Amino acid sequence: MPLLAQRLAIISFVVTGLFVTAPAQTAGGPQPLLALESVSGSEPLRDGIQIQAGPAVMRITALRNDIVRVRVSPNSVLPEDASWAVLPEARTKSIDIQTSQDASSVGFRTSALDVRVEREPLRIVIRDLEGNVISADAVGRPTKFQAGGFSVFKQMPGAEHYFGLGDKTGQFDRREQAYTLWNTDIGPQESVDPLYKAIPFFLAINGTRSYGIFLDNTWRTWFDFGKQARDAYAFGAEGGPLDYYFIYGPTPKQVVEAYAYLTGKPPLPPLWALGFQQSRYSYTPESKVREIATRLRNDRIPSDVIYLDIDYQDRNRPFTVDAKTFPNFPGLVADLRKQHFHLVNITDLHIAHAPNQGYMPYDTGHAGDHFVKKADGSEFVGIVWPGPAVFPDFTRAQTREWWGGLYQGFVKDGVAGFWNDMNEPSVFDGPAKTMPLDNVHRIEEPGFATRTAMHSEIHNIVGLENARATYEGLLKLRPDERPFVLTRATYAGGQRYGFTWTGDNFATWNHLRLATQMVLNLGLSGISFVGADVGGFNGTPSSDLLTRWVELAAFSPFYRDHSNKDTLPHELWVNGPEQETIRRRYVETRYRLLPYIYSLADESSRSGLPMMRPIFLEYPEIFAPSPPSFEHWDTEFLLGRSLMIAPQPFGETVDDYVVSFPPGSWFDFWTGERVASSPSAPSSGDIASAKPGTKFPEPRKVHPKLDTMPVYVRGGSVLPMQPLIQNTEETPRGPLELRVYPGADCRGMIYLDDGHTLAYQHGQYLRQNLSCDADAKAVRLKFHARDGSYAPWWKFVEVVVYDWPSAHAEAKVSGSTYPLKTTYDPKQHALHVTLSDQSGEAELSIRGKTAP
Ligand code: MIG
Repeated sequence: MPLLAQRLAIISFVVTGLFVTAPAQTAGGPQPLLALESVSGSEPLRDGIQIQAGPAVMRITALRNDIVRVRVSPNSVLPEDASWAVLPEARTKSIDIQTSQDASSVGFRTSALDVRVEREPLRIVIRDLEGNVISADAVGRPTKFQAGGFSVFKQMPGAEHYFGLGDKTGQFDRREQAYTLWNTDIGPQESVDPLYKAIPFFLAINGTRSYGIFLDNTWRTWFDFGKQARDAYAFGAEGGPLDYYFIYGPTPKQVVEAYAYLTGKPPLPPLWALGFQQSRYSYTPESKVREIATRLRNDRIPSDVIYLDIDYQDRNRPFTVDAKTFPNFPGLVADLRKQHFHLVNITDLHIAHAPNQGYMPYDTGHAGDHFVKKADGSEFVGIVWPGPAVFPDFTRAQTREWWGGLYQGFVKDGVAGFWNDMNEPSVFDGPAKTMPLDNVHRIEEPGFATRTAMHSEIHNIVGLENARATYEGLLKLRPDERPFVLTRATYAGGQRYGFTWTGDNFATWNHLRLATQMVLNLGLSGISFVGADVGGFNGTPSSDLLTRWVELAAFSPFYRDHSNKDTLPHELWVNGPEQETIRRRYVETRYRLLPYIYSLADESSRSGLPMMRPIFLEYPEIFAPSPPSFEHWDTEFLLGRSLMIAPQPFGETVDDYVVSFPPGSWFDFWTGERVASSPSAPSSGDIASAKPGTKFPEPRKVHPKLDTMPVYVRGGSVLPMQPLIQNTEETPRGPLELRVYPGADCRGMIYLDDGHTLAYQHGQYLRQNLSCDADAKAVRLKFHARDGSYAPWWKFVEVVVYDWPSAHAEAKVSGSTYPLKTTYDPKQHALHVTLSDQSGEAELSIRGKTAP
């Protein structure tokens, strides 16, 4: 049928029943309840369909074959098509679809999805092309508008798991829990909600199929995964647009990547930001900072960053320095640079309300009309660290530009990075510790209608736009330097502006465990570069707790030791040399692993995948129907595809515990021993009788030892490592090490560049894929052709092949007939071969020699 005829046919098909439910006698508010109960008309679009449901209109469009956007309005006007989170390039994309309709539904198909709106009762049902329902509105629970807000209800299958939503505490899986998204300055206790970040995106996994939903609404939103209802989950907002994106997998990785397609990928950070960082509230005076720097170097704890918390400022006024305690600030920065430390300064958003005192940030901000107003039009003043303070109106492009310019002085002094704290925003004397909801912000932003907006609409994006202003300002001030910004509050898309951390945690074993699920869920929410304060912010950790924390966080993206005032210091040396030695070994391991970690950062910045990953992101089969019990999937995790970390589920206990392994083979990172292997695939005759899950290796019992964090390497990995350095500016001396752990799909990657400029965007990087295969008698390591023009620091590559049975070996590199010298480490079952750097395509082949 030609499109026009089809359109007419559909328009003329008007369903009779149209319900606008009468005002309900609920506590929800005085506004009448509008429930979308049936389709009263529909109109095909090139990229989707528009539905009429009484006075309400719903537009469903396909941005890609696997991304569908749903916008609903209680009246005939769709909400403004603008977003703080979704990139305009992605939001304006669309594809041609194939419309479809029958007596009971209207909808369309893409090459991946079948999207239908059932007419009566009105329900969106999304299937894959085989007809499996991926997501469906809940039966008997229509989408509702009420009191300025809305609620959407979806079916909740019994085996579906939910992740994401940013920095929530409690259990890893969001199922059976309910959450509020409203950026709040409160310590992340086990049961406290909401917290600092509002990321209204979740990932759902059900057996072998995954999808995600991103509710692009900056107001106070909520998600209830079956807390109220047994078989439905729900989400909604107290105001603002009903505008959400459905993202299909089927793998969880595809969902996370598609979410990054919508909201952006994290920029490649400076290499030093992946090093060890030392912070405290606060290192003051200047001599204390020098003492910490010198101690780190003298104790040979590899490290790259020192933080200045609020006390370096004059009366807590942002962008000032207290001349009494820091009499020669530029001199301090320069001296730290000589010790190869990068300095990060805190610069909170609350500008001191100090008119006519020569305080430039207030004077220029006031002159430029850059501050948030009260409902009566006067400048809003709230109490924060400086006392009375005003707040930049970050939803104005000019205000962000002005804010960015405030960094000029510190940038000139050589301060390397900046920390935006308190940007929920936190206001000590405000209602619920923030601003009045009727404060007035101004949206003056390309792509948006220019208008004023109440704080209730802007609140959740203050942190996002604060970090953005800082990030973009730094780029302008240092156009060839990668900005480093650390923010506490953010919204969806915050990954575009740098790092975040999980806020004011506590020095307890419980918080050590929480850190893992929080960082993993933030990673699934698009935020790859994140960590928790090592040792816990509040309270003083016991020596064992601090040691365990240093061990675990060595494998998390952002590695910063930080602590509160009125706690005992918790730098790595505080509990004596025995503990310090253990801790140092983990920091050293981190630095030895930097070639791997940096290549993960590169991967993250190109794919949006988090560096630190839950087991199921690589192995969704742990949720397949009737898999074997994978006991600790909420505490075990992966760093990239190759490393699995298996901390004690409860660090305070001394009991042995079970480590479960995903399918494949696994090696002990410390001993080189192969510790787990999937049973070999059943022969075809056995398949019928094979129990589901037989491809999982036997779990293994581990006895906790304080000096050992169990770390395993996936068989099928080429793990790049480097000689130990004390900071990322030091050039490693010796060969690049390539550890080969034989196994299926064997590969690895090396990424390198100058570590801090943007030259990598113009070809000055080195990226090289490696692959390998092995059988009982031979191993071949393939160097693929190198990408980019950056010259490496190594002249030689030392290949270490694990699981090698004996010293008998013959190694050759393609193009040469000379055998290479090999050595054998019988304890690690590892064969070592050193060869010159291979920048082009080459193959190293190693064969077992029969004994003479
Ligand atoms: O109200 O700047 O989360 O990391 O040390 C406390 C002082 C303000 C909260 C941050 C914390 C920081 C502290 N800040």
